[in-house]
Amino acid sequence: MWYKTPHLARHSGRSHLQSQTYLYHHSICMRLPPRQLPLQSTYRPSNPSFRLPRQCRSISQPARFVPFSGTGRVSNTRNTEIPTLLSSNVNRLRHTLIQSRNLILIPKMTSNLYTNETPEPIRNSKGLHLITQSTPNGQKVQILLEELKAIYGTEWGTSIINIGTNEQKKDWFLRLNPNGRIPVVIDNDKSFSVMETSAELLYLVDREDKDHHFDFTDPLEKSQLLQWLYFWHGSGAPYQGQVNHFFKYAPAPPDQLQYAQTRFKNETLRVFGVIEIHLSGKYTSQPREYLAGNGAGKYSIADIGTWPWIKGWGFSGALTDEDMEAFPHLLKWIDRIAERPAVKRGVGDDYNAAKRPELYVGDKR
Ligand SMILES: N[C@@H](CCC(=O)N[C@@H](CS)C(=O)NCC(=O)O)C(=O)O
Repeated sequence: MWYKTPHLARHSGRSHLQSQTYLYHHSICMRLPPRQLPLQSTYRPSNPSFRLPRQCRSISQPARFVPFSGTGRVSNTRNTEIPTLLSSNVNRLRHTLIQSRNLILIPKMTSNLYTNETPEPIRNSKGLHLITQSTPNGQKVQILLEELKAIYGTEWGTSIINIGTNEQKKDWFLRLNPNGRIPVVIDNDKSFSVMETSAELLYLVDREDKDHHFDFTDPLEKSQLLQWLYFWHGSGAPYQGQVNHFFKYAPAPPDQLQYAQTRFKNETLRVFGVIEIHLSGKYTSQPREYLAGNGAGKYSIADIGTWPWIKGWGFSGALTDEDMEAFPHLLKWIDRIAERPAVKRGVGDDYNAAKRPELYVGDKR
């Protein structure tokens, strides 16, 4: 988000410096000559909680700040555009602004995402960075990044941690994700971190998927995508995760586990049944290949957010081949997605810490 000061130039009696208009991003701060922005401003009330970057405080009043227009486009008084301000591309912007000579760039702010304890490969990362371990949740984001790379050449860095050592509960990690869980996406261009896999998928398609290969422009199809993404995030992963916990890891005698095991196994099968109904077209007469989109659907982040869990239905040992016979369309959907080269890469050795020790950060034990 960009911020700009109110039109200080209009107030008389200000010093030269105070009569400038300032643009702020949380990592950079720029000063514009007073006539650079149109006076007939449509900017609305202030955001009093916004704190002026330290470098700017000495040259301006921490007066009132207003959100700078959505797309970040401004024009000067001659109604020609000064550089398009895309907060997603700070470096290009800084370069352009320096070239324009009208603008004075004030040194870049240091990020507040990192501390001295943050592992160096993360602290020094540029652009997009993923902190992961190749679990079903980690794989959701790994797959989308691989898909984006295949189409757009998207670049990012990866760090792998071992959640078994509780690296994700350390201060440096909680600063990025207070929930203390992987994966986390960091956008260093904006000094911004994203937690919760579905939010991460949405953030990444928003940032990278300009042609909407993995989401939709049509509002109803987009709504369908969100329905299925949220359905799995809220009603699928938590149950299947508990099946894994109570059948594989729970440190309690079997007779104390039975209720929880039955409850979560049945809920997981019920949720699989919901997706089976949807894919089979039982109530629409339209069998589907993918969860969202018109007709048979289109592969999207709704599938990417769901598949890494369901494909691992056998992991806990709780669900049998016999149980799964009730879901023929679901099983075909698993196989269909598994064939995608980017999916194979997203769950493959590139994210296996044993095979990529150079990506491993934190306590490894
Ligand atoms: N709702 C979260 C769940 C993330 C999650 O549970 N991640 C697991 C790995 S699959 C984790 O980090 N577990 C470590 C822990 O519980 O401390 C999301 O969708 O991002």
